[in-house]
Amino acid sequence: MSDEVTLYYNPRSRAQMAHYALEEVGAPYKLVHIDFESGENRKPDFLKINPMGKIPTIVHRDTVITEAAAIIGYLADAFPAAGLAPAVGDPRRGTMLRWLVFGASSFEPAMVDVMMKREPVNKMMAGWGDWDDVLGALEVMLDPGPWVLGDQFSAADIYVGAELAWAKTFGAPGIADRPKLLAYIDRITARPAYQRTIGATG
Ligand SMILES: N[C@@H](CCC(=O)N[C@@H](CS)C(=O)NCC(=O)O)C(=O)O
Repeated sequence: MSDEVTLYYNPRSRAQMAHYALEEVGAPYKLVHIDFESGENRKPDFLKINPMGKIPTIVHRDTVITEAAAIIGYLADAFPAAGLAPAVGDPRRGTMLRWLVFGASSFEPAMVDVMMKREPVNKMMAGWGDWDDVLGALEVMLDPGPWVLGDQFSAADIYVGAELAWAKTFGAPGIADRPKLLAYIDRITARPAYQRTIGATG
């Protein structure tokens, strides 16, 4: 069976993060462009692959994987030569999973709240707390740094780092005055794999 990963992709989407991850892990892959303008992602052929009609979506060895954080964690395991995921049983894997899931379950919804200027929700009820708490937690995540796992770059950096870079580009409040987050964004965006993917498309 072919090891090639198929990524359903549009450069104006979160699929950029999966593209970046494919380059970091060194996987063989092909991009299948999804045209939002013609609603390709809402047509029956694509809904058979991802019933949410969303990208990124990958297919690897006949298995469909959706959700950017899951895709990135999966790719790190499936292409271990890149060394982007500690082994099962290694406590550092817990740290990697912690921040990968935090990225999707707290960072992302809190960022959408703040970018859409939604009324703050009760932070005790909302699993993602609020934007200030999320940014504070991300600073703790980088202690001691330079990466989530200290000296080891991992799948968590791909997801959280790309989200942070995106948040900065779109002017999310509270990032410009946090030097630790800015320096981390600079480290992420300087990586050759980032430059070849997200950095090349904007
Ligand atoms: N929970 C998904 C969200 C993916 C998502 O919302 N993708 C957007 C593009 S950034 C999309 O495909 N939108 C098209 C649509 O919903 O019609 C993930 O984390 O991957």
